[in-house]
Amino acid sequence: MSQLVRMFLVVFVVAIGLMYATVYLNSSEGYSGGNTLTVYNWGDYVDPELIARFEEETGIKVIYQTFDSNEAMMTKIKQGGTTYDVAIPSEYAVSKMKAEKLLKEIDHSLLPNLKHIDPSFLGLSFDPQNTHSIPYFWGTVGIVFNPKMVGDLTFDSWDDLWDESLRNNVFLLDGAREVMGMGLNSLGYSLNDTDEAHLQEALAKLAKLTPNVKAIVGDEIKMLIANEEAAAGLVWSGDASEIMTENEELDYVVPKEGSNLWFDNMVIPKTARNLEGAHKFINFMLDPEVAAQNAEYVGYSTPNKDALAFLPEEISGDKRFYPDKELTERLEVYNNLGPRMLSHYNELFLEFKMHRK
Ligand code: SPD
Repeated sequence: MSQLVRMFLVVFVVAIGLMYATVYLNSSEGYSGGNTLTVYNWGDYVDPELIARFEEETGIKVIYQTFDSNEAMMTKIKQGGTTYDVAIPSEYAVSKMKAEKLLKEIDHSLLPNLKHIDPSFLGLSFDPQNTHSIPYFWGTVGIVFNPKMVGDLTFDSWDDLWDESLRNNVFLLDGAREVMGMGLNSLGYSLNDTDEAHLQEALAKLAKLTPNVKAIVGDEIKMLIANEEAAAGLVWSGDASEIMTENEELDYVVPKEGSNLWFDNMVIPKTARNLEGAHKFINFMLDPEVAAQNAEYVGYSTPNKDALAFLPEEISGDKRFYPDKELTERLEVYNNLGPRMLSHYNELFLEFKMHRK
């Protein structure tokens, strides 16, 4: 064999090897198809026992991956190289992903359990016919606090978080829209405001909160507040509910100026390979007993009306987590502000974070 032929063979074998390695590496970002299903969800947002039960009942192996913000999840799906079959974006992210053609249509005929969803959670403006999204959990953004650590503060106003007695005693969840929204709401503006002067005013107000902010954190906020590492925190309602089962001294309130009402949803990204499995998974999560078990485990509020009967009254009757009309009327849902404004919110949030350093 001539040296040239030998060299050609080596190059050929290396190229084939690289091709296989690429396929293999991509598969670690969620290989679906065949008998596997890749689910991409927020951290701490499902009862693992339910995943095991789904696998057992269907024979489908679930590859489960997590994200910590809508923005991170959207970037990952948009950049490709992933094969997620089911993901769980919030409402404004559904609207954005739909507009960017990142979602597949959902076949309602494969979801007999859809009838269990309370109709008030269907047909919402971000997906009016629910062609691309099915409700998963919902909730509010508010303040969890430890009454024995905050003196007379009741947090009926966002401004209480700025009280100087709370120096280095507040945790914030790591979310651009939540933190910017709080700044805007505290000034009486909408959390969907796009007026640059209002946004700068909100940023300046947030800068004044800096001395009180101990840290801006992800899911660990639950453990930190339950362990009394700070007196108060800006959190999603479901996290507050979970924290409060760990530490019964704590309370949760949505300030009077208003806050965010959010909806997280199951969707099928355009990258999906196991469509049948994705529909089976969504339908499984819609089963009332499954939805109740999931809600009890993660602490978030279920939109499944028939699941409520399986929840203890102290959960389903708790107005802090299943708020009545009077409270929800004070709340706003995030709009899809468009890619430029959404990245502007992210930049402002980053500026706030830098200000702390
Ligand atoms: N640890 C699970 C957190 C899920 C919260 N989703 C809320 C999104 C609100 N935009």
